[in-house]
Amino acid sequence: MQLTLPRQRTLDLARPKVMGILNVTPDSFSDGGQFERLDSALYQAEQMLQQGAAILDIGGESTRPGSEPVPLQQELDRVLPVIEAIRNRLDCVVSIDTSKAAVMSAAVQAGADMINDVYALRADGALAAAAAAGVPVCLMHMLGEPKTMQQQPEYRDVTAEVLDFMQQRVAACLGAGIAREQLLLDPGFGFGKTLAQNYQLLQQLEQWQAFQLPLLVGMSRKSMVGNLLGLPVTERLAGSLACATIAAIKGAHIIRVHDVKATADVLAVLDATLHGVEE
Ligand code: 7PM
Repeated sequence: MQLTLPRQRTLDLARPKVMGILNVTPDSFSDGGQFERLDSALYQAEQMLQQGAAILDIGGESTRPGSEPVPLQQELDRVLPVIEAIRNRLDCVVSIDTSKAAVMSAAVQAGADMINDVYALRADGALAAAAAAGVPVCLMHMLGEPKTMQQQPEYRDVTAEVLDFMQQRVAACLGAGIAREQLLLDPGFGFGKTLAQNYQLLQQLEQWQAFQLPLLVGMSRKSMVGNLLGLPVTERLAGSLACATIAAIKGAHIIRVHDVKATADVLAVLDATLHGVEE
């Protein structure tokens, strides 16, 4: 499996790839203003690429569970300079993590290679913006809205219902003129799922192979690790690595993580086991 990217590039997904999370937020840096924020983002980006990330996911943080939406101009001001700086200085795949049509268009114009949308292009104008942008799009499942999604999620069968949602979103994308080859799918761990539902989704991850589309997963430091183990966010690395390993074994193509080096190591051991090591 491979993704076709802008500027005659491709991303080979025959072996699982690491997507590094690059948060560009006011609180991710003390209070340095534009320059310091850019500097810190570029440093983080360089580190993650050295550590083995193939993709950097750049988000203005509009999508946290329980969070308020970020105003459009603020999101643009946060992400566009970072995308441009990375594009000009580093050789990597840049993903824009947004649900807003205007951010998708501007980010791709600024050099983003793909769109990561936790709202699966359900926002106003997002289908059309993604179609016009012509880049790969990751469709993530979320039950409800970021503000309300952790209130009593209920499913008859979580995997079946999430797969059904995906079928509908894929159809909507095709209807909007997005090529099937441009789509990636993501179960949306933690987005409107209980602890038990998250682990059922992980257990049944093989079922996603029926789509024959690239599968992206994000479990890094999430409460499905923290609540299971009773650990704060700073102590969730081992559990997150277990999730990454299991997902890769069950067919995930892209693993979205905070801890790039540790995840790349785990995937290298898995790769040596599955495909052997040259003597
Ligand atoms: C607080 C809670 C902060 C949760 C951040 C988060 C995913 C994503 C996120 C995912 C894709 C996080 C999440 N999660 N995009 N964006 N898949 N495609 O842990 O699972 O980063 S936000």
